[in-house]
Amino acid sequence: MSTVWLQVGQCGNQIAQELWQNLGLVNGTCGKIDRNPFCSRDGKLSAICVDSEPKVIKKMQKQMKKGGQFTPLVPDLVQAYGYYNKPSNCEKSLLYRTMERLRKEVELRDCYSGTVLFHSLSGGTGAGLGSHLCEEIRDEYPLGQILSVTVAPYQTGECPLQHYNILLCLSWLQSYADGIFLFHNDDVLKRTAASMEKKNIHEPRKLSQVSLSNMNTYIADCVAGLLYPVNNFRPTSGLNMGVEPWELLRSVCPVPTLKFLHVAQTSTRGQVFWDSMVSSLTHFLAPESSTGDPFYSTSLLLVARSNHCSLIRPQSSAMKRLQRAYGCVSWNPFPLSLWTASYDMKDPAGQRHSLTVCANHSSIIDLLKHTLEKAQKMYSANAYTHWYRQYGCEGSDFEQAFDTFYTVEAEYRSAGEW
Ligand SMILES: Nc1nc2c(ncn2[C@@H]2O[C@H](COP(=O)(O)OP(=O)(O)OP(=O)(O)O)[C@@H](O)[C@H]2O)c(=O)[nH]1
Ligand SMILES: [Mg+2]
Repeated sequence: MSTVWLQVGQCGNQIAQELWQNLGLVNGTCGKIDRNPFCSRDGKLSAICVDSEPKVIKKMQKQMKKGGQFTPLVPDLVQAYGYYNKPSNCEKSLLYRTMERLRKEVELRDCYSGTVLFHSLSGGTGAGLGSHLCEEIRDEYPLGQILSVTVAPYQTGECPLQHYNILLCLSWLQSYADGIFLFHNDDVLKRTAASMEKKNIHEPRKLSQVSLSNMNTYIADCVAGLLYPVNNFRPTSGLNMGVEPWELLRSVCPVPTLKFLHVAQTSTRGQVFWDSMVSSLTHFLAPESSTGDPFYSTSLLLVARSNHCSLIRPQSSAMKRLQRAYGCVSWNPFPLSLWTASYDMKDPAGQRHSLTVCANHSSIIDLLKHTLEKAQKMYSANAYTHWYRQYGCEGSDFEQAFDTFYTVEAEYRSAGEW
């Protein structure tokens, strides 16, 4: 209700579509729910879908009953699209049309608080247009916040341009977004396989058996786990304003320049043991960087959704173990925030229990280092830069992005040493 949901490029659209499906909003309307944080006042899902090619959006529309209620935006001509594909003020440009659509959505809000942007870090549209949109939205609505839900590619073997795209996109997000949920496809793959295996212990899953759709379900579950309404912000009137994304940023981004957020979820059915759920949540968490420096978190948010959520206590040994595993820094006297909800949105009947964690975690340093190494090597050999130059991306843009990376890396390193 106070948020605009913006999905850009194939990855952004597929993940958001999975989220709407999880929340039972797939036909684009919000049913009988009077005030749903994901819908406008007219009862329609308030998502804007943008892509440079119609394929993904057409498929999504097909899945939705009656052709869907949200307005897709695709260009009249299929074209490669990135940050530098101007003209930006031409009425036909995707950027212009998206901003116009966003303006209409903002005007429909009771009180606009911000935009949640779904996109990938390495696709031309998701990374390029996504970054440009982030900058424009910040410019147009400086008081609104921006939360990016973004997916980093597998570390190896996808596309030679991915290092440049990550470099440019992340540096733009660092400048214009307030918080960044960063999902790594490698990490998501491992966690998805583990959760599928847990559900069916007699049939262990190989990583190769995990589909993109399974991975998107996991990502969408994580996003819903954090952003779906919780008891903590339910006003006595019962009407939900959907403040969760913005309260989350207040909790986990206490230092405005540190905005990279690691998100993970675990869930179970039937009887719930919080201790063992905390163990599976932290199971894949790397304790240290590739150079042996211990990772740490400046702050941590845990959302418990269960009909037994009242049993989980911030001072319990499970919570202390969670804080230790995430390496909470000593300079933050209250590093852990705990939110609860009396049921899990995927199962209002109460059989499902979930724990979702969002940590402002220094593991981003590894991605920054890896990307810097690869991109620097390519850049000094002048490799592939013509792809960017032909669209007006100058050497100074790359240099500024390198600088931003060095600064973020240094800030994350020093925050652990305060
Ligand atoms: N987890 C996940 N990753 C995806 C999905 N689709 C694409 N990706 C990843 O996103 C990156 C490619 O981005 P896309 O979203 O396909 O590209 P795009 O934004 O449509 O941009 P174009 O290059 O213009 O097509 C690769 O790293 C893929 O691994 C998806 O549905 N789920
Ligand atoms: Mg695409």
